Parts: sequence; C-alpha cells; structure tokens
Amino acid sequence: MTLSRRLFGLALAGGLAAASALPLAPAATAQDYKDEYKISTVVGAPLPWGLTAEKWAELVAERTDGRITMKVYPGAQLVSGDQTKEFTAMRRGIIDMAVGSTINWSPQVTELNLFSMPFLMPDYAAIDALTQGPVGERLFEILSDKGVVPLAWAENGFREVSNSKRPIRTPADLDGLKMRVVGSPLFNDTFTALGANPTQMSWADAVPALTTGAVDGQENPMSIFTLAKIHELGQNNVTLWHYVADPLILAVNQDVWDSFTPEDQEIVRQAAVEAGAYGVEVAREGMTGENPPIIDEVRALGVEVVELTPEQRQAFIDATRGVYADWSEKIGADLVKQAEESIANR
Ligand code: X2X
Repeated sequence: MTLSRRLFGLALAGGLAAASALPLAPAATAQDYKDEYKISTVVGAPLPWGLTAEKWAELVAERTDGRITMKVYPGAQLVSGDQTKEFTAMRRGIIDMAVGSTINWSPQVTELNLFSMPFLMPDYAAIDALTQGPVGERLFEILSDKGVVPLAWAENGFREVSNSKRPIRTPADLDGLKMRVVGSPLFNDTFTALGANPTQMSWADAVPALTTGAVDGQENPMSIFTLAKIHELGQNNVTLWHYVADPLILAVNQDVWDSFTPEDQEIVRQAAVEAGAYGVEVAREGMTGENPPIIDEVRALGVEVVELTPEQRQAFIDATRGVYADWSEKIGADLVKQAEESIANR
C-alpha cells in the first residue's frame, strides 16, 4: 500500500476531525518530476509495439506541455535483454513504464498465461472479448495488487510457427524439431505435447540461435517475422495456426504513478488508451479479412505458407488438450471458464 493510501485509510478510521489533524501525504507536484521516464519494450518501431510506445510518449509530451518526457528503450535493454525480468524491474522501479507482452510478464503473473493457452482464442474478436471485457478488468486488478498500474491494452498478435526444415501440416511434422520459445513453462509443455523439442530463450538470443541453426524454428506474429526478416535466417516454412496471441499492456510503476498530479495521471492514462487502440489497429493491418495481404507478402519472400483446414487445425487442438487442462488449474479454473464464456458470447 502506498503512503497516501495508508493515510487515506487512517483518515477514514479516525473520522474527519482527526483526519484534519493528520499530516497529509505531500501532494504530488510537477516540480518533483524526473527529466525522463523510461519505457521498456522488447521490439521497437516500426513494429506495432514500438509504435504504440512512441505514440504514448508523443501524446503525453504534447498534452503535458513537456512536463512529462517519456523515452522508449527497445530491445529489453533496460533489463539487459532478459525480457522475462521486465515486470519485476518495473515493479521495483528500475524501469518506470513498459509496453510489455503478457508472455514476458507471465512468469511473475500466472494469470497472464491465459492468453498462451493453446487454441483458446480463435479470432481477433476473441482477443477483444477478453481484453475489453470482465476478464481484462480482472487481470488489471491482479496487476494493480502487484505494484504496477496497468492502463491499457495493445497487441503483439497471433503467433504463427516457422521452421527451417519442412512444412508443418500435422503434429507429426513437428516431431523432434528444436523450437525456440519464451515465457512460462506453458510453452515448453505445449511444444513437448506436439512432439517438438522446445528451448526457452530471449529474443536477443533467438536471432543468433536461428542464424546458426542451434534451433530449427520459432513462433511469433507475422509482423515480427517480416519486419525482423526472419526468412533471411533460413526460416522458409510458416504455418498459420493462430494457436495463441499475446496482447501488450501499457503500465506504470506504482511510485512513479503516485508522483504524478491527478491531472497528469489522467493525461497519461488517456494517452495510453489512445496509443493502445492505435497499436491494435497497426498490429492488425494486413492480417484480417478473407485473404489477408500478409500471406501473399510472406509468400513473395520465398516462404512456403501453410494454411490449415479446420480438420488439420483440430489435430493440433486435440494434441494439446492435456496441456490446456493442466494449465487451467494453474491459472485458475474460474478465470479460464470466464474467458471461455466471454469468447463464446463474443
Ligand atoms: O520474444 C518474442 O518472441 C517476442 C518478441 O514476441 C516477445 O517478446 C514475446
């Protein structure tokens, strides 16, 4: 609990007369602001999440007349590339703010594994049903209890699988493939259930591992695949299986938040909401519709793109049901049920 909240609690307990005698927490004033607030991201512009972070900083600078200067630090450089430490670093105040993936924060916030449950979300409307509904609110409450202030959602996207060996059409095609994954052990479990050989590493380590062939494949949104030129690393097979999607969360360290005046808190929050909405829009550009343009774009790079039939996709769903059941217990069966209901009613 922050000092101001503790004092507020005391004031309530002591009644108004006593409260007026209490030394109140010093009100935040703009004079106390830092010269710069650091926003952590894993990948920078022109990727959607770098664009989201930049938009957030730009709107806040404009609307506070420069009182609050936010700067984007991509490449998870504020945590030496170790992206799964980002949440802890933000909670401890080593970084002020982040636009972070639910995958990277899930080692510390178990409930965020929800979005990594294999084949939970069939389409974009399903992502929205979670982030914009009661499930999203509940997840934000959980984050708030952990010393960060979540403000808005953005998007990395549906994660598709690529590899250098062969087209993947059935779970058997993944047999023995060395796959780079990141996040919580849920990813190890999913790829193990599919017969692959998963190994955890940060994005900073994944690129060299793909280059040398230390790993055969990876999974990431198509925006990262094309803009990071993953096809140039020998990844010439992509299967569009939409097995999980990672939203991004715009959040601020609690003490940094408390140091802002209420007026500036409102500006930072509103700017986050607008930057997040913009981020979702750019993340989905070229990815939606009957024939998403991204497919032709990736094929034009010389990559074989497999689009699964519903029956083929079902085989992957069936092969990962055990993992889904195990992780429902870990995440919280009632939260998973609420998510399934939100998706069913989308
Ligand atoms: O490392 C990844 O795969 C990335 C960039 O998508 C995340 O940070 C989750």
